[in-house]
Amino acid sequence: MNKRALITGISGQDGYYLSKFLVEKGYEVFGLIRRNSNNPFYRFEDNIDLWEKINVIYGNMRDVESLNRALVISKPDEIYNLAALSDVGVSFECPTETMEINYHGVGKLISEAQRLFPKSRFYQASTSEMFGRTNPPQNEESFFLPVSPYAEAKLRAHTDYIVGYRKNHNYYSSSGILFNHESPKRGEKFVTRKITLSLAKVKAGLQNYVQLGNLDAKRDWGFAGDYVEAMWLILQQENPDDYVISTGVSHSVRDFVNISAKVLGMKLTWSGQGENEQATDGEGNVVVKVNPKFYRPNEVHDLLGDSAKAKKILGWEPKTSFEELVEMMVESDKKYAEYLKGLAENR
Ligand code: G4F
Repeated sequence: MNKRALITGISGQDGYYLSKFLVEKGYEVFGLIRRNSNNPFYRFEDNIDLWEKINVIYGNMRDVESLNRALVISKPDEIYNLAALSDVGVSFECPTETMEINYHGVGKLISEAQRLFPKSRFYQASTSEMFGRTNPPQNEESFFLPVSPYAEAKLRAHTDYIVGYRKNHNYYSSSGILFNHESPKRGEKFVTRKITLSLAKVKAGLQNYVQLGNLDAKRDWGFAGDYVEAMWLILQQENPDDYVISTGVSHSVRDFVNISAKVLGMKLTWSGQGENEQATDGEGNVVVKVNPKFYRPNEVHDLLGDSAKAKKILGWEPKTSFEELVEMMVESDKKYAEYLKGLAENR
């Protein structure tokens, strides 16, 4: 009989790649979706065949009855909890909502899962943000020093519910401590996609420049399509555990801008410092500016993962290099910007 998986947050980037991966493995996939006015299959628009294979269940992480219903309908062998308020910057503005979804929501889901399906296996999307200000490289032994409401909530969920249910309730609960993972399906407000989409629009003549915050922040950026395989492998192990998933290479936001511009054939020249830093293209046009509006009240400066444990135990390694990832995202946004330009010209 086919295995059954329940994925919360299926309409996000990781939900797309994970559901594709599991459907290809022959799973019956159920996806929890929060009802709002956005198109729920926006990320699946270029793969409607996949969308039609997913059993959609409406509900949300605040509503325990909807979580109960999703579990009863899906009867899952495996549960992947990807639902979250995932924007670190926004979490400073909505700390209570962040705690409700990213902490209490996990508690509601895992307690119902353990009660109704004690033999199910639970994957939690933990995050490198939990390391916060801990010096890199970070691995499973590193201290957690969270510096945002997002990271606080994720760390509490990790400690109380994932490690807690594993130790105190004998329930199979594991986590992937994933470092930043990106793709052409990344939300447009995360810095990588903001850069690739904005520079593609600049190149197409649809906008003049992109405004960014802290250009010095360093992140370990991998490809989301590679990382969902790690999520699955984590739940295939005999014993539940936590694994850092990363590439082991980090770059600054400024590096990401430079490589994106290079793929677009733009040669950037940087000048100024701090809030006055900017980059011009070959024709002297300012195409990147700093706007302090995008600084965070508290910043994580340097994330760099050491995923030796995942390599040794899961046999997992990233397949896509940083340069390949940037190129994939820029090429996709170049096409999108050209499509938008065509629409504007035909109006
Ligand atoms: O792309 P970001 O918003 O991602 P961030 O904060 O690292 O979080 C992402 O990765 C985590 C895994 O480590 C996830 F848990 C989390 O859910 C999310 O997916 O920002 C990356 C860096 C930050 O240091 C930010 O200050 O880029 C800097 N940055 C500079 N200018 C900017 C901007 N970030 C955004 N979003 N927008 C800017 O204009």
